[in-house]
Amino acid sequence: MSEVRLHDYHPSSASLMQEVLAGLAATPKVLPPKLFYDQHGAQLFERICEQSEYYPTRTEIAILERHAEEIADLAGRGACLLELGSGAGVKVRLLLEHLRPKMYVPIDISRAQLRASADAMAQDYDWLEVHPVCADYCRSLHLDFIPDDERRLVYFPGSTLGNFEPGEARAFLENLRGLTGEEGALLISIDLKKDPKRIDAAYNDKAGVTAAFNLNILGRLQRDLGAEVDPAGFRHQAFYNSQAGRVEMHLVSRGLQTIKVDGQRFQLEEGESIHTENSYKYSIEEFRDLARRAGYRSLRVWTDSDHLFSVHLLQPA
Ligand code: AVJ
Repeated sequence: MSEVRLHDYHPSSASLMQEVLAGLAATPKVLPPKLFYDQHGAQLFERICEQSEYYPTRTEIAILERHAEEIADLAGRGACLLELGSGAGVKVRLLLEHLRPKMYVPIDISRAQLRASADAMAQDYDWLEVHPVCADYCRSLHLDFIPDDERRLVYFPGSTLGNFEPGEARAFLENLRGLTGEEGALLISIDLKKDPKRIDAAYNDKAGVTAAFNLNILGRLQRDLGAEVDPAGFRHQAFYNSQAGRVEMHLVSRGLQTIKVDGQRFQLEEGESIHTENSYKYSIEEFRDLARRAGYRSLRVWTDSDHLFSVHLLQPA
C-alpha cells in the first residue's frame, strides 16, 4: 500500500511566537486556542471527548449515526470531502461509507495526530484517496492538488466554529464559500444553548482532564517557545457567560508572577487571568441567521432529542 503524503504548512514557531507575544501584551491577556493542539494537547482533547460530562462529541456522533444516509442524500455522493479540524477522525468515519467521496482531505494543525489518523484512514478504506494537510485553516490553504472541476463538500465538525467571535465566525463562513464553490456544500456542527449548569459541567469535568488541557497551553510555551513560566502557579477556570452566550476558559494566576518569553517579561497580578478560549453556543435560529448573513441557505438541520447539539447542511445562496 502506498504511503500517505502529508502536505505540511504547520505555522512556524516564529509566527506562533508573534501571536503569543501580542496576546500576553494585550489587556486582558489572551492566548489563541489553536495552541492547545500539540501532540499532548490533542491526546488530552481525545480524553475530554470521553468524559461523561462532555456531551458534545457523543451527541454529534449519535446524530451522524442516525442520519448518515439522509446527510449523504442531501449533501451528495462522490464529492471531494474536506474536513476542518479533523482531529482523531472518528466522526468522519461514520459518513465515509455513505458519502463515498472521491478524495478525503483532512486539515488539522496537530501534525502527529493528523499523520496517524490519515494513515489509519487509508488502511481502513482502500478505495479512498487521502490527502492530509497540516495547517492553520484560518490562514490561506494550499489545495491546488484538488482538481478544479470536482465538487467539494466541507465538513466542519465539533462546534469548533464556536471558538470564533460571532463577527469572525460570519467572516470565516463567508470565506469558506471560496472552498465549497457555488456547487458545493458545508456540513457544520454547532453546540446549542441549554441549561448553563450542563455547559459548566462539560468544561469542568471531575477527572480534571479539561483543566490539564487548559494548563497544557503553558507547557507548550515552555516546550516550543522556550518560555519561563510555572504552570503550577495557575488554576483552570471555565464558566458559561450567559450574557455573551459563550463558555470562557481562563488560566488564573495564583499569585504575583512573571512569564518570560523571547526576552520579554509579562507580569501577572494575583487573580489575573489569561483568557485561553471562548466556545460560543447558538440556538438553531441564531445559527441559521448567522449562516444566512454569511451567504448560505440552510438545507437541513439535524439535532438530538434533547436538543443539545446540531448539525447543519448549508449551501452557498
Ligand atoms: C474543540 C473547540 C469544540 O469548545 O468545546 C473542549 C474545545 N475546550 N473543552 C469546545 C474544548 C474545552 C472544544 N472545541
